Amino acid sequence: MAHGGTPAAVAGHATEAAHHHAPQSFWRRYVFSTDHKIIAIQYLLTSLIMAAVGGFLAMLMRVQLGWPGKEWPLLEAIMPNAFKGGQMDPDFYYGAVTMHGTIMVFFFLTTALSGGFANFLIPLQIGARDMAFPVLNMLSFWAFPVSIAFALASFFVQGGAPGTGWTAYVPLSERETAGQTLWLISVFILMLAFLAGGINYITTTLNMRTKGMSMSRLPLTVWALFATALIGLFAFPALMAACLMLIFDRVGGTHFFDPAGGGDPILWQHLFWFFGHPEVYIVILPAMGIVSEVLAAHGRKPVFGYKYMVGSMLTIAGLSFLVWGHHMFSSGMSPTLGSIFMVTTLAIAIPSAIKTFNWLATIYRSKMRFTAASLYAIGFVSLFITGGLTGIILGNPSVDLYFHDTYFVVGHFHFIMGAAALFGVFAGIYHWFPKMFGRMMNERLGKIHFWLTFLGIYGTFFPMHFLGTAGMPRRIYNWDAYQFLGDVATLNHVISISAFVLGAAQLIFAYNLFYSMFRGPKAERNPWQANTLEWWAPSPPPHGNWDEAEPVVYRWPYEYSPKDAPEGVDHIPQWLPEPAMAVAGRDGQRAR
Ligand code: HEM
Ligand SMILES: [Cu+2]
Repeated sequence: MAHGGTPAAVAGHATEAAHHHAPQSFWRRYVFSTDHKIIAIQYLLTSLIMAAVGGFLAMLMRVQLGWPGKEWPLLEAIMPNAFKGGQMDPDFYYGAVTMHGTIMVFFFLTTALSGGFANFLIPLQIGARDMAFPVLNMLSFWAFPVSIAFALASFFVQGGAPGTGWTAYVPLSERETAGQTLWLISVFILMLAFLAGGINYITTTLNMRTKGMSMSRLPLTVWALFATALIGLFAFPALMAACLMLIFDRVGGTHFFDPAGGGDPILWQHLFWFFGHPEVYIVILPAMGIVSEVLAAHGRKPVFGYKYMVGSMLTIAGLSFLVWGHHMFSSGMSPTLGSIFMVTTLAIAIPSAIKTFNWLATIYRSKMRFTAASLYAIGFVSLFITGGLTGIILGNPSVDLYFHDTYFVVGHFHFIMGAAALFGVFAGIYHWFPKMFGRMMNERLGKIHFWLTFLGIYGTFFPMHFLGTAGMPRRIYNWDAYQFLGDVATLNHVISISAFVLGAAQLIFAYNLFYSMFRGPKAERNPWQANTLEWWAPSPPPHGNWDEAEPVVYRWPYEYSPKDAPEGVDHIPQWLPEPAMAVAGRDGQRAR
């Protein structure tokens, strides 16, 4: 197919040819690359390193919460400032709370999914050669380490990291030391980067789909990432405005949020949660897309209710802007407004339940291959149900007045946002690793990693609901100082020990990831016999993605165990024309 292709295909070949003749320097190729796949891997690896930092902070928090008041001479030797006199310093504890939340929500989950997987999957799965704006794409990645640097720098300034939590509520955040300003700058830069990324994802999905790839044939991963980018377009600016206003308050003499100067502290909560609730869906929607894809491919069964899956994602995207008040039931809002937010909150449970039903129906009577990827996808469904049910409890304002700011809420959002999204990331890594790096991960280690993580999650976060019911507040350094809590020591021991198991299990993953990257067995093009376009490209795909013309799409992506197919054909990839089907054979490899 030398010269018969579309202009884009020919142009793609031209750049590829230039490639071969003038090899790019290491810097252009791996550091300041405009290749969406390299950017994806940069995002993914950076976010995983941040997850390790955030996880380490969580372990330190559990050291304190498991045994408050105890002295840790060894930890003092390693971190003398954090463990002054052997006991954890309370200011350090609250700094760790803030940075753990910030790192996990922004620097890990949002970036791994909307930076890593969005970059890797959108062009490949729609049959494009790259993003619409590759240079903007590179810039949006490089803003990420800058943002990280600002946030981490706060540990080293006078007063240390801010102790206001990832929500940075005023008036405390007005009074906090300089670290708070660094935090605000960091978040602002990151939001700007995500906006640039989102514009790329939306434009690419709308304009760069290959021949035959209608919107109704898009894999659910692409639909999810597309809906996520749309949410970001409206959510991120609210937080950017809030950050700027708070920076002005802190260093510019304004009083937007400061009642002393006529400002309104509740305004911060509105701006934050107008961003904040959509943000939780920004994290969970891409994970939902990944899970749908993995369940179908490893279950050898079409996704149940494709149109309902797309519809409910778009409904969730829209409704996510109407529920932010459920974070503010106790802020003194009128009962009427509280009831309105209750109705919208319970309404958003409906599309979530539809999706859950569809996943269960996809699993039901499937020919599930129990791989690390599919275990994580099934685990996601479990975590999503557990966390979703407690969300419905919290959505009732009268109940929430008791539970608000207790460990019940911490349990709720760690199940549904923390752990479920984490499982989406793991399912995605185990599933797409062969395409990303051209090698296979070790399945056995993957399964051990899954079971330890799954049990570790339930052991860590399930008991938190009982702590919340007992009245234990969140963001508390020394629960042992409060008699009304009764005996919560045992639960806190259990939680801390489970958390350490959970943390240790991640070392298995880190080993598997880095070992397999260099030493894993070589992967073929389509090791899972999947249908989406990325599996038609070489593993890993070259710059420009397709070794010849762009693929042409003939059908939807979920033709697994097709009914009228010839004997022995258990799946029909999107790129296979009808007549080639018969010769495709059992593993449906490219018929050429
Ligand atoms: C689908 C993904 C969901 C995610 C990622 C998520 C995430 C979160 C997060 C992060 C918080 C805590 C915010 C904070 O106080 O710092 C939270 C609180 C809350 N969630 Fe969810 N949630 C989800 C689903 C739901 C559902 C389905 C409902 C209700 C049907 C719900 C109802 C609530 C309520 C009412 C609160 C406020 C609790 C309080 O602060 O007192 N959530 N959620
Ligand atoms: Cu919310």
